[in-house]
Amino acid sequence: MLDKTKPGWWKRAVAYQIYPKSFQDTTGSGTGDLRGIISRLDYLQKLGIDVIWLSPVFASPQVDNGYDISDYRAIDPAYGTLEDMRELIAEGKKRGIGILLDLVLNHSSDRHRWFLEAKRSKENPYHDYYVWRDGSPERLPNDMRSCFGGPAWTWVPEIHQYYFHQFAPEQPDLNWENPALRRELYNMILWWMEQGVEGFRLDVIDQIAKEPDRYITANGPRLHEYLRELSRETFQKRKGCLVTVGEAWGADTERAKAYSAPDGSELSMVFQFEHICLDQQPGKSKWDLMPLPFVRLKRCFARWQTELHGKGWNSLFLDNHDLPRIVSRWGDDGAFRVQSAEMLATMLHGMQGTPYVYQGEELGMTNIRLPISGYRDVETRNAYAERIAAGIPEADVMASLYARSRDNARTPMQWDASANAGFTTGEPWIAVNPNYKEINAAAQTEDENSVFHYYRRLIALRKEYPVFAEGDFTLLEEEHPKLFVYRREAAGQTLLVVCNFSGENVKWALPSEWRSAKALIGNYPSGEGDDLRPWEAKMLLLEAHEKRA
Ligand code: TEU
Repeated sequence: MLDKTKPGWWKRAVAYQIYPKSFQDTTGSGTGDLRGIISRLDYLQKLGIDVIWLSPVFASPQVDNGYDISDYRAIDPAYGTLEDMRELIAEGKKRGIGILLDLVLNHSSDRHRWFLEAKRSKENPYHDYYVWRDGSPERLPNDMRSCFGGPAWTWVPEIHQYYFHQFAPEQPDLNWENPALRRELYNMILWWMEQGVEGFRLDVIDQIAKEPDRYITANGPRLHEYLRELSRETFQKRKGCLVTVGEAWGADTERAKAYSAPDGSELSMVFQFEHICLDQQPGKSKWDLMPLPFVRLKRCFARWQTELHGKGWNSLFLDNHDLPRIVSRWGDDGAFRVQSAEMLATMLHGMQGTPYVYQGEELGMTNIRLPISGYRDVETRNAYAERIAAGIPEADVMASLYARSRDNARTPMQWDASANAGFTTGEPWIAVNPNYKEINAAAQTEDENSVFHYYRRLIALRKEYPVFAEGDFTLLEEEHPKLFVYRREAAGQTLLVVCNFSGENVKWALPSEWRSAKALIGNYPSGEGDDLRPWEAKMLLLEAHEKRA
């Protein structure tokens, strides 16, 4: 168990993301709940994780599954009560598992009390908590678009003004230029800190300093000023022990160093997406598919590893609730599902940073194909309508949803082979993936050769060998079209990670100095020759003799 009172303890931690709506239902409502999470803490303890990032469970009309908060201090009744949350925090603590809440500070729900007041009149004290511009029903302030489609402005006839929203119209943007609003947010954060949470994930934090008149959404001029104030007024009271994770789609390595500066002036770590956007056409949307440029992917990881070493801290992830399942995206979710899921995990968990496992990733859960009526996600549904209207053939539109819809990651957690995968006794809010009889937690926890146990062993390695958290990074075989090979080094330990990122056998000779190394983990039984089998991955360790003594 990590000592969470030691500043920077989170550098050795592994996090697990829960999407509460799809994790475990205990009431038969078809929606997961907090008591369901409590009932699965033993499973998570077995996996070996240290913190849970809990996607939003606050009161919400659920237009964007909780990323539209109507009361930051209340639990949505669908998920339970504040009492349940306190119990979750306490039960987690007993098992060495801290809770990170997901704070959406860029926008609120349009049903938040502040917004209901704000739209009553221009003189209302809450009016300036949001971003308003004059106009007329025919003339929008400008042509900015929302991330979920449609204009970024919505007209309120009663007060003859538009409000700004980077996401759905039900998610009005908060105005960070207003000090009173900032103070309200800080007080709310301090209150949650008193409830014993271990930290926060900060939703689209790079977008809080927007300046719509200048078309600025991410990385506004005042962004880092706001972050430093936020940190000083709240997080720093826990002196480096609180985990704060900033979601920043627009971060490059320079900015990441500011977000995660070792002096703790902003956040603990950045959660950025450069690697995950590489198989997206530049300047186009995520629905325009393209193959993964593998050599660029390696260079991208290598650059983040070397640039942030000693100067910042990154999150390591391949999956989350906004992304399709990685085994379907970059691996092979057919014949080599197990091997490719384990290879991807090996590649990621050998690096420096804090690894995040997204629910079901540790089972090798896959994408799903639904009829259009089966999709629940606001982004997916809007994209479908817009692309059909743009004249794209239906089959192509559906193919891009199968590959990229956020609902791929939001199908219920597959617990066992019983009805609805053991997720609910009722009607699940979204379809269960039909492959649950083959892919489920009950089967995998029983089987030492499962993806689950592979993740468990990887997570344990990070705790055992300091080189995982501390080592530097050298990319080897940079131009190789199929192999991802790297070396890490620290404190007398040298780690070699070798991954075959393909479904073919690859000829490759292990350098001679590694022949006597200790095999830490691998996804095939150790073979005779050096050649790598389809999606094979392994980690080897050399320790300096003086360290052994
Ligand atoms: O995501 C930020 C974000 O930019 C995504 O909406 C992204 O554009 C999209 O998923 C790409 O397909 C965060 C949350 O993680 C997401 O679930 C929310 O919908 C969004 O913010 C709004 O709060």
